[in-house]
Amino acid sequence: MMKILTVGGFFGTGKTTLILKLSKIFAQNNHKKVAIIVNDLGKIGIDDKIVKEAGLSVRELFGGCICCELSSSLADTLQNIKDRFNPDIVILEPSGIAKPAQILADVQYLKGEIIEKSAMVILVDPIMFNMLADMPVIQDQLKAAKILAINKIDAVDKSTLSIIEEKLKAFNSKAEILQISALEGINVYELANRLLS
Ligand SMILES: Nc1nc2c(ncn2[C@@H]2O[C@H](COP(=O)(O)OP(=O)(O)OP(=O)(O)O)[C@@H](O)[C@H]2O)c(=O)[nH]1
Ligand SMILES: [Mg+2]
Repeated sequence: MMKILTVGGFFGTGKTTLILKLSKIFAQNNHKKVAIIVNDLGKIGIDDKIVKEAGLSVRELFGGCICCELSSSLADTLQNIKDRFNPDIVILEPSGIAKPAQILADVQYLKGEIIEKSAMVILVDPIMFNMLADMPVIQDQLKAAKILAINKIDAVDKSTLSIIEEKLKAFNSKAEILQISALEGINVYELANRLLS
């Protein structure tokens, strides 16, 4: 049985950067075998060197937006990964405009078959947030999240962060809100533990 973790958020919020950091933590600290499913050919891609350093077994799949595929196709992908690598954890990076409700429905469908547990974090870019907050796709993501992570806190001041945190609470008062920097590794351990708990 595999755990499936989804790292969502709009384009450029830092999903790939975070996924690489999380994978490293899971592999090195928790001794987990990690597979990553990336929805598209990202600008960053998966850096071979980081992957090797972390001792990961990574399968990149560039099969288009997972949210746009049928559940059975996500199921096939996961079954394939299981057969080939049998990872403990699969991390999904959906497209920046993926609907969390659709991803959750796909994952829910597989629960108990090959998926033991699932968790999702939605990333927010504090630099872009004010400009993009009116977009329905972003509002959908924010409202569906149980865990919201304001990323890139290394690049903005504290007062901006608290304003954004207040706005996020207004969108979704139930979500747990973390402040992280995927780039500098701030609060990434805390998020990793939270996702596995
Ligand atoms: N300052 C800062 N920059 C970051 C942080 N995390 C990611 N970035 C930068 O943000 C840009 C986008 O990061 P990605 O990890 O590619 O974001 P993404 O969400 O995977 O992007 P798409 O797949 O294109 O939607 C890159 O230039 C990263 O270096 C962070 O914590 N702080
Ligand atoms: Mg990416």
